Amino acid sequence: SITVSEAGGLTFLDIENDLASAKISLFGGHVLSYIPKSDNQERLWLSPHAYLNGERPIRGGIPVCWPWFSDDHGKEKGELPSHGFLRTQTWKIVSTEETGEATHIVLAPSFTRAEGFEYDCEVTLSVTVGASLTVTLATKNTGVVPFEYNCALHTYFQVDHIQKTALTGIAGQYKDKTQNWAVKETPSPYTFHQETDRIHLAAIAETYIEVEGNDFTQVSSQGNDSLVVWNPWQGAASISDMDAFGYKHMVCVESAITGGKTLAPQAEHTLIQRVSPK
Ligand code: TA6
Repeated sequence: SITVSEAGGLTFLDIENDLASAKISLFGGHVLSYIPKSDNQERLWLSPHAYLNGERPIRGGIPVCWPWFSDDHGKEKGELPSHGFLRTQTWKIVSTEETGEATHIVLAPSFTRAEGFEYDCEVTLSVTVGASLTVTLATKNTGVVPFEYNCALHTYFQVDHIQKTALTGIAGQYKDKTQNWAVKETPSPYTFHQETDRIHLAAIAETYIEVEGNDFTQVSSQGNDSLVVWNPWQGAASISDMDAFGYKHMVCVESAITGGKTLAPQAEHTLIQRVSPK
């Protein structure tokens, strides 16, 4: 079933089927919750202080970053919103389809052209809720000139405790935002002891989030050129919509294009993230 509700001026979709439940906010085209029935454990983290009134992007769940990542565009163009302008607009429902085992919802933002990105294109976000959660961000160039963009599915995963959490499946080099983008080798084991803000420079396809040595969640990525890993650590205290200890229960593992993707006229690109319980 898909139940529509309104709160704080925002519209939410509650999804329930034989294999999972989920919640989506139309503000941001934002998945807020995913609970597979195989273990009934919430996979997404949503800040208890998240703005759920349309005033700011939602802290937690799966923010959609597009057509730039972080402030990579803003630096050139002046004061433009971090992570683009899709996460602060109200999306519309394009279609829904339900079977007992899966619910498919396709959403589209209300506009794709704004200051800093003046191109003709179509964007959709397809969400499939079932044994896995699959989120597909599709961008099509409907204009007559090529354009370049970045994007990310900036997923906040819920973990019992960040100091009992490890990632596997990530190798190669990363750029460290906390050290002026110094290029470093991925650590092994991949554990968390301090602020972590990394762009792993490879199209990493399979990552596992381990909690206390056991695989808890598999994160599969397609159409990405990089994988971003973020935990603000004590810096959370200076983030208005997180509490000082909020960092203990989350880790962002983000399927992303950060190196610039050029789309020729009529070309389409999809960025996919699949979240599966293990
Ligand atoms: O994905 C990592 C990152 O870009 C960090 O550098 C950090 O700023 C975070 O995202 C959150 O960004 P936000 O605009 O949501 O506060």
